[in-house]
Amino acid sequence: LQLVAMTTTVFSVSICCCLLAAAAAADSEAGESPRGVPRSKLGLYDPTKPFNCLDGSGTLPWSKVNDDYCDCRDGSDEPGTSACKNGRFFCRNRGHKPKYLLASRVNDGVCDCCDGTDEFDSWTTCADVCWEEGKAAREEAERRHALLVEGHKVYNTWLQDVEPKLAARRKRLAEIGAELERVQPSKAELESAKKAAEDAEEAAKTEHKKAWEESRERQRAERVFNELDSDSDGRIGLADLQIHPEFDVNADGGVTLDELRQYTEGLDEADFASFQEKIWPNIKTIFKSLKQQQQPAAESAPTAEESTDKEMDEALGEGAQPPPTQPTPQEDQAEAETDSMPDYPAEVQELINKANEAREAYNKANDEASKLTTEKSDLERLVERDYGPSNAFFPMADSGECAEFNDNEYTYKLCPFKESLQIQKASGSSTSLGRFKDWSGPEGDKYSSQEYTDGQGCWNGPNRSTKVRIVCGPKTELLSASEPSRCEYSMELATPAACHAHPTAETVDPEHDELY
Ligand code: MAN
Repeated sequence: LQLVAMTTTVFSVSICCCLLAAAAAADSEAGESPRGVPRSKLGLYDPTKPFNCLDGSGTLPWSKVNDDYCDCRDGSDEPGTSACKNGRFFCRNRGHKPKYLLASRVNDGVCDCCDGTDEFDSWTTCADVCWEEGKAAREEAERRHALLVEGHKVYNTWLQDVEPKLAARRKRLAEIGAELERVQPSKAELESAKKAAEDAEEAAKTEHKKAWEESRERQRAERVFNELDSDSDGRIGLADLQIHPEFDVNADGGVTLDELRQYTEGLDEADFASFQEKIWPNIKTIFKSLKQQQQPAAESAPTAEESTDKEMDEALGEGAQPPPTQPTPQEDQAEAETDSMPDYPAEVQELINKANEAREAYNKANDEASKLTTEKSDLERLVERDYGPSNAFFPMADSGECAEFNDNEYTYKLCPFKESLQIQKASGSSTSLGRFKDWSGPEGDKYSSQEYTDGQGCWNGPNRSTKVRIVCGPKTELLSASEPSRCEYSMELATPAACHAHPTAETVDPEHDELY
């Protein structure tokens, strides 16, 4: 009665009213229920029948139950007295947490139960203080219950969205398939158009370069020809060459005609055309080094070798020929000009432009195709995954939202169905604590946890991994994150998706937890 009065005056939260009303009803149904027996065992204590010891050790007339004499080996006939050493007394402690006591604590003068029921025949009077003492627990239970109720509401709204959203994703997947079918062939066409344009571009550029190199080569040959043609008669004879010691193949100090003919391919004389064809290829490297050697020598006195050359020239009767001169400033300029390739002519530039356009068009189609392919594989993974009963966890994956939890040093970030991260606050550097592997709850409760594996390697340890416990809550929220063993992380994620159970009085009924 006292409790019922409190129920009506103090309790405004309907759940608590329900609880107490239910408890009161249970009491009246049970009638004279034996003292010290929890509600869950009332069925075993029926005053209209003989009592069977709970361990099967005997059967007694009902009058022997709670008669302060221990009959059953397990003490079950004396749940409400101190008669059995191994007996246990249950106090319901309505308004707080129920409790089992050792039977010896019954009527020992100490109030062990907050409802005072353990001192029913004692010199001590115990008041029922469960209501006051249970306030914090009750408030916590109310808070938890409210969260479950709210979570279940959100769960229901989420559920309404699941199938339409899944259908929308599947539709998009089909659209992507169609878009890819359109883009892929056009990409192939653009690729061959690009190849054709690039081939034409390459050929034109190569031709341009080749023409430039040929003309440069001809200019070089011309310069050397003029240099060697000391009498400028448009022909080069062996005597023109003989004055150059560089043609002294066997390095015996003299240039013989035989030596020269090795360079001239047997010719004794050559105009520019045959010089370019036959002689130039043989001497071009020699001539270059000749020029380089002559540059420092030009300002100094003739060397012994040069004197010998002079004497030999005179001996040959060709008269003293001036050594090859250094290039004139005009020649330098000509060399410099021919050293950088001239701009492409308009028709080549046109082909380059066309190839650029073809490249651009192909790259655009290629980008589009690869974006679609990525979107396709992401969506395939999204729609094919296991989202539990009613696909309740689908919205959590579909939203792509991540949840964070801060401790002193790190921000932990969980992107459900994707990855788990640890971000160092000081540096902002991020470490992978694993990628979504699978659901990992125990049998029958598979969707109560997830596993994220293959995160960043841990020095001298395993790759980082995370176990995420999933609990019901009105919003997606990371409630905790810790590292119970090195590089193995543990998180608790609240989400409406886990609020499938309709919250009942049971959810917060303190009597539910009778083992306490
Ligand atoms: C970093 C963090 C820690 C981890 C160590 C292991 O400091 O990722 O969580 O324990 O590396 O070396």
